[in-house]
Parts: sequence; C-alpha cells; structure tokens
Amino acid sequence: MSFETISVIGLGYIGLPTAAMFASRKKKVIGIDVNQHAVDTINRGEIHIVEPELDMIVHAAVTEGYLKATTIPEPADAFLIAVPTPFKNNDSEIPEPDLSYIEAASKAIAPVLKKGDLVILESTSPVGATEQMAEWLAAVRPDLTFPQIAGDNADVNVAHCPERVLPGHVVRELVENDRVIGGMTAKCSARAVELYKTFVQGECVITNARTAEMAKLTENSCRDVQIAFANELSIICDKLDIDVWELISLANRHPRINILQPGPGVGGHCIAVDPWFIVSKTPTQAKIIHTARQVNDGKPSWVVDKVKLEIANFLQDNPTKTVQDIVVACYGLAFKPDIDDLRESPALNITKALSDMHAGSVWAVEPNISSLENISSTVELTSLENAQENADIHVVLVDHSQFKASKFKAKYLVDTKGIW
Ligand code: SAJ
Repeated sequence: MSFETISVIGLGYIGLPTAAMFASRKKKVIGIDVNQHAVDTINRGEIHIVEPELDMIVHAAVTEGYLKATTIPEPADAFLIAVPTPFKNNDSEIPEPDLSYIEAASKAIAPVLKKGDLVILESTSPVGATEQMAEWLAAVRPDLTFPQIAGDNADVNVAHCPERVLPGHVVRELVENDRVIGGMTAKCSARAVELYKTFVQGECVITNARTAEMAKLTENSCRDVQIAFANELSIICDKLDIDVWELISLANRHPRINILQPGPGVGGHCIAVDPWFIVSKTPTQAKIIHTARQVNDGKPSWVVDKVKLEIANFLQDNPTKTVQDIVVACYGLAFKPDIDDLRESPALNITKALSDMHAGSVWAVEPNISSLENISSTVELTSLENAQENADIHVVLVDHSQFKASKFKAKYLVDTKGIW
C-alpha cells in the first residue's frame, strides 16, 4: 500500500522541513502542532523558524495545496513524530530525558490510526523509547495489533528513524544524508524505507529500533567527546603557554589525527543534550561520555575567569581607571558561526555572566541579530567597528565570518576561537 497522506507531528526545526520535503514530492501532508501561532504561520505559507531555502519550499507546498497545518490529528497513512525530548525538570546530577511530548503525541494520533498505518519516531530518544511509544499506542487502541505482540503481522508498523541534519543545511542534508531505519520488525523497516525513499537520495540503512536510537546518540556523543578533547587541550595549553591552535594544526598533519576546534563550550539543542540520554541509562558504564559533558559544560566559567584576569591586568596597567570605566566587548552570541540561533548558546551565557559580574559596560557584537530585546536588558548591542575601536577588553566567543575577515590586534584579548 502506498503512502497517499502523511502526517508530521511537531512542526519545528526537523518536522517542518520534513513535512515540506514530502509535500514538494506531491504527497498530501498534514502537519500537526500544539502551537497555534506556528499552525497559522504555516497555513499562510510562511515559516516560524530560520532555515535557508525552507521558506520557498513551504510557500510553494501550501499554495499548491499539498501542505496544511492543524492542531488536531487527522487520519493518514504514515505518522512521523518529531517533537522535542527535553530533560525532566528535576535537580538530579545526571539530567534525565522527558518523554512526555512523545507520550502526548502518541496518545493524540492513536485515535485516528487504522490498519496498515506506519508510525515513525524521529525525535532523538533514549534507547527503548520506540518500544515505549508502541506501548502507548497499543494501550489506546486495543482493537489494533502492534509489532511488540504481533511482529510482522501487526496492523500498525512502528520504526525509529532519527534525523541527522545540520541546522543551516537542513534542506540539502534531508535529501542527501544516509538514513538509519530502525523498524521494530523487518516489515516495519521495509515500510519505513518505502516512505523515506519519497525524497531521500542517500542510502536507507536498515537496523532495529534500539540500535537506531543508540546510533543517533552515538553520533552526537562522539562529537561531544572530540570537542571536549579540544577544549581540555586549550586549558592545558593555556597553563603551559602554548598556542593551542598552532598545536592542533601541527598534530592534524598526522595522517590519522583529526582534532576538532576548542571554543567557549558546546551549545545547541543536540550535542550538549544527547550524551545525557546515554549517561542517564548507563551511568556506571558511560564514563568518558559523562566526563566529556562536564569538560564542555565547564568551559564557559573558565572563559569568564580568563576575562576577570584581563580586567585585573587592565586595572594594573591603568591605575587611574576604575572597574566602572572598563568596557568589555563580547564578539558573537550565537551557538555557532553564521547563524542567528541563540538557544543553549555558551557565548550568550558567558556574555550574560560577564554583564552580571562586571560593574562597567558589557557590549555584544552579533551581526546576525538586530535587537537584544527579551534577551538582556544590561548588555548593549553594538557594531564591530565601535567595539574594536572603543572597548577595553575583547572577548571572541563565535568565529562568525565577519569577525574572521577583520584582522584585529588587542592587548586585552580572550580569544576562545583563535581568530585574532
Ligand atoms: N563546536 C566546537 N568545536 C568544533 C565543532 C563544534 O566547539 O570543532 C561546537 C559549536 O560551536 C556548537 C556545538 O559544538 O556550539 C555544536 O555544533 P555542531 O555544528 O557540531 O552541531 P549541531 O548541534 O549544529 O548539529 C549536530 C550534528 N551532529 C553531528 O555533527 C554529529 C547534526 O548532524 C545533527 O543532526 C544535530 O546535531 C542534531 O539534530 O542532533
């Protein structure tokens, strides 16, 4: 049976581009979201997130009638769940994943499921979440059979197919990246491959649901561990008076070495989050993964301490000045270069921490945003030229291309990206 109507639940950074790709292949797509503002925006043919090229694709899909958004689930042949999996709001030392959005989405679609449907969990999830989702579906629909009991004869097929696209390149990577397909049975996998082949040009590689869940967590944990190695090196080199950037470029000339770049910490909603899904499941075994998280999470406060040291040096060299006279300029607020996304950004957290601690002014240079309204009432947004010319202490937090293009030398400089 082919997929005529596809429903995508959760129209955020992954769900909306995925819905738009299916619609661009002339499938009837129903997007479901609890956020009425997002639903209204999409139904006007506009988008509520920032992602290159996506606006045009959504606009075409909506005006041609292939994509519509709504808050209430409707029957479809395939359902893709792409809702967030945040942490539980408790004080435990190891953050625990919160599956309540997946639970709510499963319970919302269960009443409209029918024999022959396919349900795919795309949200990054701890191992076992897909099986749990199938249990939630089965509990609402005792009249249908599910793979955990009926295997390949199930009425409804269930799979985990994690997204792996890089923000800023989502439209291209959705099509070109290989896809891990983790069906709860062989038939579930085969149906999921059939669905993704609607637009995926990369290879759809079949495994089981648990391995697919772990594959996604492994990719991001691997990157986190590698960045932690670079961050640890930067702290060691600072102590030993060695230029870490030169060191890494020398080591990377070895044919089998490829060290990543240090920075102010790890931001975004994936790499700083997903390793905890492994650590919380297997705290005794996941030693390196846990330590990497601590190293990367500790980097922002190390940067703040370095700035404090520069402020002290400045005062020592300029005895007529007081701390209130000192202007600290932070270059970059986004969580990585050349994007406007400030969520979970170490650069933003460092800038806010400096503004809380420093009695003088704190300026921010962020070419990708136009206002700090609702972000900070104490930090002042300024131009690159003004900051370079008039600030006293310079703190590079993001290697935006505008910053890299501008050669600058400063006596009081904390350069977490090694560009100046
Ligand atoms: N970072 C460094 N040094 C580096 C590379 C990155 O400090 O050498 C920092 C960045 O500045 C940023 C953070 O790491 O703060 C994460 O950035 P990123 O570009 O490594 O990754 P994300 O979070 O934008 O996207 C990742 C990708 N995963 C991998 O590359 C393994 C993407 O493919 C995933 O789909 C995405 O997570 C996700 O949604 O899980």
